[in-house]
Amino acid sequence: MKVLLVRPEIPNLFKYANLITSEPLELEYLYTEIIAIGHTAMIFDGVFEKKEYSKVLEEFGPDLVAITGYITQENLMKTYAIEAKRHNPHVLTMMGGVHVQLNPDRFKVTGVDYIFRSESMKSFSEFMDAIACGKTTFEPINGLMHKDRDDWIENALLPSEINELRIPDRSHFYAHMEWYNYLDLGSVATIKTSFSCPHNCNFCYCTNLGGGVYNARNLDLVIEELEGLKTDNILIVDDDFLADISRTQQFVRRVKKSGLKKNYICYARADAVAENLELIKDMAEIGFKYFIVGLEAITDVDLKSYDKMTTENINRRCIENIHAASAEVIALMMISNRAVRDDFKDLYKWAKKNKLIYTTVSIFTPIPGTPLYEIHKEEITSKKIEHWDFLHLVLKPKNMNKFQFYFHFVLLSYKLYRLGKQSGGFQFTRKI
Ligand code: B12
Ligand code: SF4
Repeated sequence: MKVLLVRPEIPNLFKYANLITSEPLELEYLYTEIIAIGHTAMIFDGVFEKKEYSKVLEEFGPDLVAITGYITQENLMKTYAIEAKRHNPHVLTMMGGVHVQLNPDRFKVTGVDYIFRSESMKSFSEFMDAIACGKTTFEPINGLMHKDRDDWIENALLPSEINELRIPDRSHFYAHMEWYNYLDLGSVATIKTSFSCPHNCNFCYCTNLGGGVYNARNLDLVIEELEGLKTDNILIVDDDFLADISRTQQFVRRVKKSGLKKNYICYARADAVAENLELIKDMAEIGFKYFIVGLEAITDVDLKSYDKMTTENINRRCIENIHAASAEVIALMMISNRAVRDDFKDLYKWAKKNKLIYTTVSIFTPIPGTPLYEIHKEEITSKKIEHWDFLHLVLKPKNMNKFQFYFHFVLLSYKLYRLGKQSGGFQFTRKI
């Protein structure tokens, strides 16, 4: 069987940012699995691909088109499926990935044959074996949804075992290393060493993935993968790489022992960073350059409203510890649709006082698939799925009109960028 693996282009402002772009690791996992079981696969990364999709369909002639994507790419994902069918009505189409996993019903549309809700590549292999033999029943396949005439059959969804993932074949990454970069670090490879997160911040989508169960990969496999990577920079995309402190300490020891020399970027929680200065220093010593931290807010009241279980004081100590380790914080902040003018100003002042260089601000967005979405769904004003990028209001601002809100938001984002630049950050943007 021939499988075309598709990631659609970016449909919004992120397309122009070019500050951070990751390899399509999810497609590389699929590619690895398909090749291992004796089929043929090809990756089409719409974010960078120059060749027309229709041309690729014509030349490659897939039997199955498997499509990934995030919320903002929902319409594009469906368009890619429809175009594949238009090209060849016998081609099978499958939707998967993080947005599909918690919102499968949105994909029960014309042009889609299968919806894959799990992260398990073993289950994907079982699916491949089944369609290769022409089977039309798929009972044991974890989380699969498939059409039976006009009905959709939904298999039960069980949490996946992360240790079953094979070490990904990076041929695609090595062929296009210049496409994938992280701020000033240049070419960066992505690795994933856990599913989900043990915490429960109420706005968070990620914690609900992987069946909502935190599942960390065996460090032997992580080190083996790192040793095989022919690149200097590694983006660890675990939702919280400090979720299990003793595991992170072990990771540091293992990296030191193996003599690996790389630069790392990881996501971490503020409280874990604030409480573990020595670990942060050790991490910086083995190459951790950036810690991406969801600080979210600058007052205890706001942090409490997100069930963040942190405080302004914790956030401050987190920043101090990262700076003390000579690493940099990438602060992820959130601005509520209840914000008043002073909230924008205060956030800027706080970032300045805490010597932040890289501060990004998202607009509070209750993502479909989270409990928060259920609470706010009647108030949603957004009509376009492409606007669910954390840069658009999807709820009405409570204390000013839309125009004023966007004015303050853009002004704040610009001021934070300028602050970062004045403090020595964003040097690479001159090249862009
Ligand atoms: C790194 C990252 C980024 C990077 C790079 C993204 C990129 N692809 O270039 C940056 C910072 C640029 C980014 C930007 C955005 N991101 Co982002 N990002 C992530 C993060 C932290 C890791 C993603 C990753 O690399 N995973 C590694 C792969 C291997 O894991 P995976 O996708 O889960 O894949 C597994 C399975 O899902 C499955 N699978 C995946 N696809 C498919 C397809 C098929 C057919 C099958 C069978 C299986 C399958 O197989 C894999 C192996 O198990 C996630 C958090 C998370 N927990 O996912 C957020 C996340 C994916 N991002 C999110 C969002 C919303 C965005 C933005 C739209 C907005 C924003 N402000 O962040 C932009 C859009 C960019 C774009 N491409 O359009 C949301 C998505 C929510 C949703 N419902 O879609 C997440 C979950 C975070 C969140 N805020 O909740 N992101
Ligand atoms: S710590 Fe981060 S990943 Fe975990 S639930 Fe909170 S926001 Fe989500």
